[in-house]
Amino acid sequence: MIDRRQFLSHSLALAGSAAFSRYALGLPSSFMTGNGDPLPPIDVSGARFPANFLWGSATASYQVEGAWQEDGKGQSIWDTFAHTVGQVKGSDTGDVACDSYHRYKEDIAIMKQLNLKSARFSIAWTRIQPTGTGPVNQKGLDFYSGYVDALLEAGIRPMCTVFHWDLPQALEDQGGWPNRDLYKQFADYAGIVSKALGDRVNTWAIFNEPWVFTYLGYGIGIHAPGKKDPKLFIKAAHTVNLAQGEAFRAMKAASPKAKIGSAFSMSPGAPATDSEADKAAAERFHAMNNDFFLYTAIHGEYPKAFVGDPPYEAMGVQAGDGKIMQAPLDWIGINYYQRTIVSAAPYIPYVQYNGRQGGVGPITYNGWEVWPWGLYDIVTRISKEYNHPIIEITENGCAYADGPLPSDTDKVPDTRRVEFYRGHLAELARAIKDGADVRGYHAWSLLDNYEWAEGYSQRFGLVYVDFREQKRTIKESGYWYGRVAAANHLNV
Ligand code: GBH
Repeated sequence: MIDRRQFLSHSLALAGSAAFSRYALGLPSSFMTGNGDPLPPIDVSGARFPANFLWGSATASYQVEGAWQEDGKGQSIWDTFAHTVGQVKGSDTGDVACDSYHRYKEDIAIMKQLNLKSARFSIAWTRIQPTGTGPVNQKGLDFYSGYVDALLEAGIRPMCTVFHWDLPQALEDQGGWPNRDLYKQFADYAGIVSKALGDRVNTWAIFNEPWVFTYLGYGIGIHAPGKKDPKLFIKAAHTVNLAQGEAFRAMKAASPKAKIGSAFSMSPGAPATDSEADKAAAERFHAMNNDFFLYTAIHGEYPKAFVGDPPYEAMGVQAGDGKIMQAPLDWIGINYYQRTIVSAAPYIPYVQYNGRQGGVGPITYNGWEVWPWGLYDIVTRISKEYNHPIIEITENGCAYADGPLPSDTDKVPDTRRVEFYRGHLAELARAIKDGADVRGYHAWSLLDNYEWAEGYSQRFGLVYVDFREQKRTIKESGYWYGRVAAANHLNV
């Protein structure tokens, strides 16, 4: 049996001390770009978390609920995309997913069993307003109301994401996020849900990963609605910025005590070489990938994501938009999966950089590099740049294919996921020690679920899901995480 406390030291080479001394000098670990330097060790023994730290897990409506046509739900762009041949691996759809629409009580009982204190979930806009505007579908609101009640009864804080990518198809038919009108329609919807649930839900994320759904959905087309046009991407991004500010105000009006943030996909970017061009590209990457929807909210203007001025005209920016985008977010959500190596790439429209993943750490089942130090790097950078804001880790996790042992089907020995979490949590504790005000952490994900264009091929859960029988089996990582949550430290 491996001593799992020695995170990574078995799987990563630890020869020599060059990188360690670099590390000791305090240089960001993401500057190690795979030139053969050994990796720094991870030490969990001293990792401390604040009292009342919120240990949680995250899910999203389309990825777990299923029931795609039930109780008056309208069609979303993900329903359409998944039903279009050739868009998703294996033609998998979220029609049934984890069937959590019907089985959420079982899911919540598992969260409780694992001592979790925070559940991040999202609302499907199409359950509330089937075509995106107009009268409310009461059955949809009732579903989320019941979900919230069940969480509270289990002693779990509901953290509600207003939008996790499943735009009503009817609004896409009017142009989707590149259509500026959407910002007001979105704010209406955000106001409706915060009014209906605001008596019980205090913590809200407006958007999940605005960069991802605008870029992957409109820029490169690998997510719904599958459009491939850089101009649509920057237009969509601007509408989302307006929508974030407008929704913030609508939600505060509907529920004054609401604590409102957004969950941003973030990745520390390291220049591929120390050329001036690559260093400038890495800064543009930070401004675009990490800051494009956060800096705007806080400062009411765009960060330096472009060579020269932002392409205001192509983005559809109008006089007064700075004020609309601006919103003093109460907290910042960080979703972290990987670091990025960035080089200058003048041929890439607008941003003129190219990002690739690092090639040093072990890779997960979907090929992503495991790089716990990147979590420290991005959390401490955001903490400094925004003057010690309240931060929550809204997602962090990994895909591994481990399933039940044939000889003992109650056991799912996913040791690599335990090591992944142990390393990232140790690095998060180090960021907290160095001054970051991190209040909670959400493992992505509670359940194996519908991994977007990857369908069911990628399992991110602490809990294994047999999608045929809809049977849940807690993985070794789930039990381990449950012990961490109870103990509030990593020596479990
Ligand atoms: C998150 O997305 C989602 O919020 C969640 O729904 C999802 O299931 C989970 O993570 C796991 O994937 O420039 O094209 O190379 C993570 C999205 C995926 C962010 C890929 C950026 C590189 C984008 N990430 N990544 S690309």
